Amino acid sequence: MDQMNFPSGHRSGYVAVVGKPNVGKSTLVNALVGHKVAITSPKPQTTRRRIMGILTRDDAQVIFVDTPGFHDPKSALNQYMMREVENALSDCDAILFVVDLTTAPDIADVTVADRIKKMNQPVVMALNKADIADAGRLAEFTAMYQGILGSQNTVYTSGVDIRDENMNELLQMLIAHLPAGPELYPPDQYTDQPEKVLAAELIREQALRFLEQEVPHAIAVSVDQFAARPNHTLFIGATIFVERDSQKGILIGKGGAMLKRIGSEARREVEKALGSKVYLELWVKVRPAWRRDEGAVNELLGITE
Ligand SMILES: Nc1nc2c(ncn2[C@@H]2O[C@H](COP(=O)(O)OP(=O)(O)OP(=O)(O)O)[C@@H](O)[C@H]2O)c(=O)[nH]1
Ligand SMILES: [Mg+2]
Repeated sequence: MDQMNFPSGHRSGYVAVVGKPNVGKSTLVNALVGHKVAITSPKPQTTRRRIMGILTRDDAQVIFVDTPGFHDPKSALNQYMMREVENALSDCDAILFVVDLTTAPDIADVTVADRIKKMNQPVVMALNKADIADAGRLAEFTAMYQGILGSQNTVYTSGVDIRDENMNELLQMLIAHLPAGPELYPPDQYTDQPEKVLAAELIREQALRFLEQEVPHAIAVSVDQFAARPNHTLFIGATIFVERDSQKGILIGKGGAMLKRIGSEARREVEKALGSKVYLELWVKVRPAWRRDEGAVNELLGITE
């Protein structure tokens, strides 16, 4: 579509998706876009940087910007994550504020609400995980969340129920807030992440899935080799960084069992996402206290393409 010439009524713009950790932001973005653009997990602080999920329809192009969960940053990694949230907020046309309807709002939700109100941008709130919310407390919790939002611009959502009819209502509400304009990305592009980065994230997702306590949070993944081989096979060589020798031991597991498990599950996911056969080689390295070192955080998380 030409930049100057677009169908009348067509809208486009950026929607920053924000909320406290683990409320279901990434799951919701994946559902809205119809592609897995962001990894998800039951562990908080899964998302570490801004991730675009682009939805192209006839009447609009909505660019969702998934963000890390809003929290008080202590380490260099956490500061990086919060900068990503701030960047997404400062560069958007509307805000999708996601909350977890299975519990009452807490101070963390209030902190997000206060931050958002300073932006003077249109806000829609997703009352998420509605599929597992307690029906007996629905009205009470809804009123509480509308109270901290200061409006009734709310929709019940479920990121895990793909037939959820409220998704359309949510989209309509968001699109109504976007400016008139042409498509900003090619219609077949659904994320801004290079395939290499997507692969690294899918490996990290399996590490989050199988590892416990602090270990998954101490992990960073970098894809060092990414090359097409004959017979439609993709060779991917990746390094998983941890902070301590003890974590390296846990990650590798008895006789290499844990690393093998993470590797074979990740390979399956990468094959599904990239649509080709994958040969995956994983290496483990210790990078002491990388999360507290700004240079290391930038190196391991900054997209260097
Ligand atoms: N039942 C149910 N579970 C959900 C829903 N949305 C997300 N979940 C689950 O909640 C957990 C967290 O989901 P994420 O999408 O990773 O949450 P997030 O807000 O992106 O988390 P951070 O990136 O850590 O801030 C995962 O286990 C999801 O499967 C929902 O609507 N219903
Ligand atoms: Mg997330």
